[in-house]
Order: sequence, then C-alpha cells, then structure tokens
Amino acid sequence: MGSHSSISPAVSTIPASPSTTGETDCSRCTWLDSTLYRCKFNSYVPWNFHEEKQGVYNFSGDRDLENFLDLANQTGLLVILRPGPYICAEWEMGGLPAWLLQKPNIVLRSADTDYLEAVTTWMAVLLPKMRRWLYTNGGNIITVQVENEYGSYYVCDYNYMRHLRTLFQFFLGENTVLFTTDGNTDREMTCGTLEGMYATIDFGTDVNISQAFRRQRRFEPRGPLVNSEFYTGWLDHWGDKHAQVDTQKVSRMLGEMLSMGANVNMYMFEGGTNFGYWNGADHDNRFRSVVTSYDYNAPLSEAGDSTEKLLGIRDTISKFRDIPVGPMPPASPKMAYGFVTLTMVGNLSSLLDTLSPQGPVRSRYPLSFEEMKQYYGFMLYRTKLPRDLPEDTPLISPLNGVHDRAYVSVCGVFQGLLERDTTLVMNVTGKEGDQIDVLVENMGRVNFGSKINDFKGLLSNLVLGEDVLTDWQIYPLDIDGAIASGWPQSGQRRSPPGPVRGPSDGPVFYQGTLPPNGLAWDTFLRLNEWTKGQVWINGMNLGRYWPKRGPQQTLYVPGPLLSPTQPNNITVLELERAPPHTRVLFMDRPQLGSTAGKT
Ligand code: 6GJ
Repeated sequence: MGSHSSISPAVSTIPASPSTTGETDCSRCTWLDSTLYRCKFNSYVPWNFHEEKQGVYNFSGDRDLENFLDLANQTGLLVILRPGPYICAEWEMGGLPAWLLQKPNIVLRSADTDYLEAVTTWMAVLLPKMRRWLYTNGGNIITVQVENEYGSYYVCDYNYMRHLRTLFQFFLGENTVLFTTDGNTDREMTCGTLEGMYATIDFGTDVNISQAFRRQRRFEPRGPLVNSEFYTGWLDHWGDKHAQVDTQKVSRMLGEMLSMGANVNMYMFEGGTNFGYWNGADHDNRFRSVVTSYDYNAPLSEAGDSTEKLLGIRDTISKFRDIPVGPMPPASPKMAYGFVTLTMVGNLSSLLDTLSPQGPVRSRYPLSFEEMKQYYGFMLYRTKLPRDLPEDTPLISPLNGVHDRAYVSVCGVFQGLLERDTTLVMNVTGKEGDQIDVLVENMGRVNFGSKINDFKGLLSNLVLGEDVLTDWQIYPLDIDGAIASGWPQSGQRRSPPGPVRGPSDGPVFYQGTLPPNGLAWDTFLRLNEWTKGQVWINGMNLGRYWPKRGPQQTLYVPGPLLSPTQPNNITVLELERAPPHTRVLFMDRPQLGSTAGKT
C-alpha cells in the first residue's frame, strides 16, 4: 500500500471533543497549531493484515506498524491514522478479515453482535498500541479517522458508529481528535457522520469544489474545510484501460482548494503495491478484481519516484507557502537485470504432498474457503468423473458459484476454466472414474459496497452434463508456506518424482534464479508472454500477473527483496499456459498501461 499525504496551509481548527450540549465547543478546539505547517501523511491500518487468522496477531516485519510510525516520526512526518475497522482502499475485503464470514449471516459494518464483538476485540489490541504515538502523548498521530466512508454503505447504523466512537475515545482518550470521511452526497454525509467526530468530505477532480464544501459546512458549520481524499489518480482493475488523471486538472483544483483555505489530503500521494493476495475488487454490475500495482497514477510512483504530477503540485503549493529550495531528489536507481529462463517444477496436481501436507477434507458437496478456514490464494477441489464422456460435455456453474476463477484438469490434463460472472460453462471429456481437479483462485474480496461479504471457493455445485458432481476431496494449499521454506529451489519437501512433463497447460510451477550482481536495485518483472499467475521472489509473494488481460504488464520488485551476493529464487505459478521459452524479463521501468499485444 502507498501513503496519501495532507497539505494544511490554513490555520484549521477541529473540535477536540463535543461539549455536553451536543454543540461543538470551539473555544477549546484550536487544533494543534504547531502542527499545521508540517507535512502529514495518512495511513490506513488493514485489520486483516494484522489478524489473518482469528486471534493470531502479526505486527512484525512489514506489518510492524509502530516501526512505521517511528520512521515517520524520525523524518518529521505527522500522521493521520485511519484504523477502520473497515478501510476500503482496494484492499482485500476493505481490510476486514475473511474469518468474519465464518458466521455466514453476519451483517458487516453494523451493530451486529458478532461483528461488534470481533471489532471490539481487535480495537482492544490495536488502539492501546497507538496511544503512545498520539501527538498529545509526544507522538506524531494528530488525528484518527473512524470507519471509512460509512455513509456509502447500505446499512447506515448509528449504533455501530456510536460504538466505534466509544471504543476510540475509551482507548485513545477523550481529547483525541476523531473525524469521519464521506463522499459528496447528502446521504453519505448523513449516514457517515456523528457528533463528536469531525465530518470531512472527499471528492476528486470532477466536482464543483464550492458545492462540495457547502455540503460539508451543513454538517460542520464551523471548523476547517477538509477534503480528506482528493483523488490525484485512480485505480486499475484487470481488463481496464489504464487510469490516468490529468496533472493540470489536479494542480488547478488543488490551487482552488488551498486558495479557499481548505485542508487537502491527497489520495494517493504515493502509489503502492497490493503484494501477494491483498488486492481487493469491485462489484457493480460484475466482479472486477483490482490489479496488484497500486501506482494509482499518483504524484510519487509505486517505486516512490517523483512524477510530472508531483512537480505540478509542488508548483501550486509554492504559491501558498515556501517550499524547500534546490532540485527534487533523484529517482532511486533501477536495474534491468535482463532475462531469466525458468524450468518446470511440475503441475500443481502432482505436488499436493508438498503443498497440502495435511491432506484433503472429504465432503459430499464443495466447501468454501471460509468453511475450510483458508482465506486467501488457491484451493484444490478433486473428484471423479461419474460416467464416460467421449464427447464434449458441459461443466456448468449454474448458480455462478465459482468465486472467482476455476482451472479444470482431467487426469492432469488442463481442459479449460470457469470465471465468476463471465464464464459459467466449459467442455470436459474423459472416462468414468477419471480424476477431475478444479483449482479455485480467490482473486480478492470485494472492498466497496454491499457485496463485501464476498465468500470464496466453489459456493454452489458444479453440474457435469446432467450429473451434480459430489464426493469431493478438498485440498487447502499452503503454497506461500512451502515457498517461504525454500521450496522448490531447496529441494526439500519435494514430492515423489512426479510426471515433470514438457511445457504443459494448466496450473504448473516453474523455478529459476536471478544471479547476484553486487547490486540490489529496484526492478520490474515482465511476463508478457505468459498468461496468468503468481510470482514469488526469495519467498516474497510479489502478486499477480495477467498480461493478456492487462493493463498491468510488470510487477514491481523492490530492491531490498533482492540479494546482491546470493542467487535470487524466482518461483512462478502459471495457471493457464506458459510460453515455449519460459523466460521472464527484469526491466528498469514499469509498464502499467497496456494489454499484451496492444498498447
Ligand atoms: C474511496 O471511496 C475510499 O475511501 N476511494 C474511492 N472513492 C471513489 C468512489 C468509489 C465509488 S477511489 C479509491 C478510494 C479508496 O477506495 C478509499 O479507501
């Protein structure tokens, strides 16, 4: 994930806390004047990133939130913390942990008792850790956002927001400045705001600024004008045309807002990456998965480099306040390490001893990821053909229950795929008793709107011809665990020598090594002749590639992931078809705006 940064040129006051009369007592609410002329950045805290499995907390490595705050503090950055519990952010399920769905009827983002109990437990872990970082306690957190655009959610439950306000005030102290962020409509501002939490509004470059701030004024008659998410760019879904927002438009609108004395949080100020399986998805009229890159066409790129947009914004700000003299810092060095040829390890179906050491769960009908208590990545569903199928026989997902993509093989031979909302039937041939493997991929849970309770897996039966397929063996797959332990390069946990056949279609693992060259610089991995899959480098899951769908063509590889002295292990899971030469290319620049064969 990247960060989004705020510019507060005007003296802004935000109510510290509501007076008993319900009016905001502005006599006590000058907001930390000394902080106003310092750069601030916003940071979301994804709940699921820190509690993937219920009750198992992770604040280590790149999840070390306090280290992150300390680094910010050392660089003089103030922080506007956005701990949710829901954050949206094109992050998996908007930051909510998928294990919440083990209560299948849970009403997320509401006063549902199961949901509130989980939220309270989580906040009792997270918020006490944040207390010492509050500005009033000598830290750098100056304000805290509660929930995220709650007004855009269908439930509109004030008891939920009251519960959150109570939690935040209890754990952070009554004098903490709490605020809410909501979109630019009356319904959103009505359902998303609550007394005692300063109401801010968000909008991008296609809005009438005065009209938007008049709307905010109706909810906050006094206090600062705040655009809490000024969209400097936009996100990409697989299959989209690459989103770009005009630099001149961004600069002009920023200038207009600053000339009104408004406070502006730029979303995003710096792009980022939804590494691994952490991307979210949208579901308006159909499911659309967000790409791995979160460059967002932001002023600072996914690699943290300046762009023309940053210069435009900098020029605008210079009209309102002094900016540092001298040139911008140079981009960090990038390396084109060139081609690396990979070799086949084997097809996924033949590697289950390694990838699913505990073996399958047997069930007459398919179980979801959530029922299997595996929430991300891939799950293998195996059964047998109920009869001879000498002719093409339709395999159908009649209730559109494949969430999200299913790769179908019979006796290890790839026969095709099913895809949520778009491909509900494919043809299968084989003999009675043949093994049929259905590898299901979670492409990221919906992160915005009413469909965030996005269950994954085979959520309804598959029908082959006239037979409902039953008697499944369901294999949870710990691919990331196997690769983190050094497989396949280390040669440990190797399955019995499986049929490592020539370039075969379907879910197949490949491996290789990028030789050390004394430099560990940022680079961009291009697999434009491959079809779709996942990549790991030195055990780190870089994310998804899908050049045929685009627009993302390269995966960002941060230099710190590479070793300058040791071979760098590359592992690829190609889900459909690898190119004959099985090469990958490390480039010195990103390609985020094209589809293989088209630019
Ligand atoms: C915000 O909702 C959200 O708060 N958002 C966007 N909003 C535009 C309206 C969507 C229909 S675009 C990207 C951002 C992030 O999702 C942010 O977390």
